[in-house]
Amino acid sequence: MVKRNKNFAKLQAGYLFPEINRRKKEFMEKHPDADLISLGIGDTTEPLPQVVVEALKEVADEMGTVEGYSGYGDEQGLTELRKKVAEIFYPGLIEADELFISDGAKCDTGRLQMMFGNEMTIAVQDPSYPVYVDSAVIMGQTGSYVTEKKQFENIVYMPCTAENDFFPKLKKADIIYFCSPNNPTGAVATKEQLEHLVRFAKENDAIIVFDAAYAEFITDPNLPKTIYEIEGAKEVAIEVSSFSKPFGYTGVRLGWTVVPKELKYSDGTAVHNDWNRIMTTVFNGASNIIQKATLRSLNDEGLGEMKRLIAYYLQNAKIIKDALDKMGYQTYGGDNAPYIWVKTKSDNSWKAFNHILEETQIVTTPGSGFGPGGETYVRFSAFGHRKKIEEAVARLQKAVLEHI
Ligand code: PGU
Repeated sequence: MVKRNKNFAKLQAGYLFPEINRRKKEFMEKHPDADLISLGIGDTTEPLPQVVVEALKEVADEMGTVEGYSGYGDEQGLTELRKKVAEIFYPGLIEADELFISDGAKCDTGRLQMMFGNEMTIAVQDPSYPVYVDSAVIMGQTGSYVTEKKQFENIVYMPCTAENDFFPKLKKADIIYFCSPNNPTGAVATKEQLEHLVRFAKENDAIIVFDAAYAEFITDPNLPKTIYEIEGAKEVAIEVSSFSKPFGYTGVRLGWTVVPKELKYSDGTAVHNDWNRIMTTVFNGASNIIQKATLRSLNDEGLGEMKRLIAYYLQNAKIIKDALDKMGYQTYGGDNAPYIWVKTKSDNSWKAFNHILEETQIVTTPGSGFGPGGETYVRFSAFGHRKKIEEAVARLQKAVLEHI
């Protein structure tokens, strides 16, 4: 029999969100009449913008003709779409050929780990989006799980707490993962904080992987939406981003990664070169139908729709946050981010998760799913239909949540 990749045995549980689903199902089996409201996984709920729907129909029709049909495209993405995305989201900051179109930020995060290999050390914000740590474990970058610390050996954890305003004391590692607006804390780094991050990476020969999946939720004009607003960032940072949240593409799948040409490894090789090798080797380009339809939708109407969707989810966030604040909870995030990070009285976030589920039939995400730093928190997602959000808030206000 074939020997299993030994790194899988180091993982402590299944991936966080399927694990939550499993518990949700278990709860439904016990309470078949329960009317669950999911504020757990950050998954969009509002329909695709009409401009995208129309463009998709058009492109599908064209694909049914000899002239309009196309097969494999460039692995790096449609040239015109690369130009458009660069122009809209990085005006004057990057070149179009530094931007690679993909099937989403999560998939690119996995492929980045493949590019880095298993000899890198990574640093993560604690708490953080679990994909960075889990993919590092699977790649073999880590040692074992240390139960007392609830940490993996060989991963550098940078605590993000209310006391440090969720901006960590930076620590040395080859690769520093940094997410802003942050999942799960909802914190958004200021320009000064990102300048500090870029300086630190330069001084310590590190590469930053900047996850900007929630950049469009930033409405405060003083907050940076991309790491490339920071001078010198092109020499030290990769940025991953996505249409998932701003355009409702979580199931459609389209994202991108920027790898600036200035970014080099110690032997002088451009990281861009290796990323291109990865994308051409294990990726065959994002769906041509969605790439073409998106290109046609990135006009005034489409960008207006994007703003409308973001404003809708931000209003949801405000409703949840205001209600929890009034109930006396310490809440963070939710202003320029779709997540509200809530401090609980419980010392075990799965217990808090269960308690909320039992008492209100609301599914949240336990903070410990994002790392040991999340143990006393739960995350509320602001993705949901307004009626459901209002209903959730009403339930929370009525419930007796004495343990959290
Ligand atoms: N990056 C961050 C920081 C995210 O929070 C998410 C989604 C992604 C990337 C994924 O982007 P795609 O472009 O759609 O691949 N986080 C959600 C969904 C859970 C998941 O496993 O991705 C969440 O609830 O945290």
